[in-house]
Amino acid sequence: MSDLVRLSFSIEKPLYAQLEKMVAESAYENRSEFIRDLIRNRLVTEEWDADKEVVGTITLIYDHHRRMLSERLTDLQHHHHEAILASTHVHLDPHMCAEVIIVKGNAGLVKRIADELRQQKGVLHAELSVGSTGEHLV
Ligand code: NI
Repeated sequence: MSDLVRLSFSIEKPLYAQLEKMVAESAYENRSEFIRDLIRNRLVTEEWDADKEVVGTITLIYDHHRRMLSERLTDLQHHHHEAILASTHVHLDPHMCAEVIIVKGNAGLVKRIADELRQQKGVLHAELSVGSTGEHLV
């Protein structure tokens, strides 16, 4: 773990009240943990905005009876094989599938892969979660 630095800063009372409310309503044990994660979230946002190397997860919900859809989704992942780290497929019911794909690459590429998967006919939902390689978060 990095050396800790103790700091103090001033904020307006209403903002302080909001902070205390957010910490109280969260699962965080203290204010420091909460603020650390706020900063990390901002850093991850900046990584994505600056097209840095990131990690994302794409969750797809689709009907596997849709003609050729499973094949098209697999083809797309093979096309981007250098960025696809892993995928897991779950059969939700006799028709519906959930697939979670872990992707690593520049943010623009990860977004493009998510868009290409999302645009396939028969994909009912596609959600990209933005993550980080962790390089800048320690
Ligand atoms: Ni399935």
